[in-house]
Amino acid sequence: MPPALTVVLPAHNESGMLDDAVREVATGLRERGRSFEIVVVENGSSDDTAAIANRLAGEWPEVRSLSLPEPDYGRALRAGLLAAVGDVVVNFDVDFTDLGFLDRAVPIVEPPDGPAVVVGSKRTAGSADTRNWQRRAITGVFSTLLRVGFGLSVSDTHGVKAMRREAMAPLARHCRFGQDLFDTELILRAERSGLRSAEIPVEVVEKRPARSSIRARIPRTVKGLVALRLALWRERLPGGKPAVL
Ligand SMILES: Nc1nc2c(ncn2[C@@H]2O[C@H](COP(=O)(O)OP(=O)(O)O)[C@@H](O)[C@H]2O)c(=O)[nH]1
Ligand SMILES: [Mg+2]
Repeated sequence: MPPALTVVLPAHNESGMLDDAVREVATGLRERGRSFEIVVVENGSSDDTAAIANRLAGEWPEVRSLSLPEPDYGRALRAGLLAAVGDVVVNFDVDFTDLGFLDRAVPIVEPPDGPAVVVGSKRTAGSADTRNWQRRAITGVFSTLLRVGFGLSVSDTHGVKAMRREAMAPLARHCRFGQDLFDTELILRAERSGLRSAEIPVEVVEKRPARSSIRARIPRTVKGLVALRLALWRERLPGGKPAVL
């Protein structure tokens, strides 16, 4: 029997934390008596993350590891979703795993007539975001742009999520944006194709300060959002076809 649940863990230069993250998730899911797999998707690490992921895959029968050449969070998440065998796929960050979120979100996406994706929102009522004010401000601006510019119904896209694989994996094949935009594009495509999305609040407590540079991320994300907006409009034109990688 294939496992009912897949947890995807994108991992880049995580030699310090990957072991604990996998252990925490695997132990917690074993305690719950769930059939599950954990897919660690490493790409472009300059430390020994790939070797650690391979070792973990040897130690834990539930763990698989994938490695891709270029560092790209979005591509890693996409590869994990496409490789997953569980009916439900949950993604965590190595420094932010939340089994409480999983417990609440999985029953929401499991029924075939329910939402196909549930995001753990840092911005909805009941959430608590302990990140610094610059990160929170950027998340706020990004969320507003998505709502106003794209008509997105959920208040957050980037972070923990649970998805019904059979509905979401085919859409992931059409996604062309990587890095931080993959999950945003995926949820936009889900809503555009008539699937429902939902959100539940999360308490964001990262186990280390953010590593990605805001300075590098803002121009990249703004450029990406403009390109995504244009790409989605173009697909609506007569004869416009969704991008296929
Ligand atoms: N595979 C892969 N994972 C990544 C990449 N960049 C970040 N991650 C993972 O994405 C998650 C969040 O990354 P983190 O560095 O904590 O992002 P920050 O909190 O925004 O600084 C962690 O699990 C990282 O290992 C990447 O280029 N490739
Ligand atoms: Mg982090």
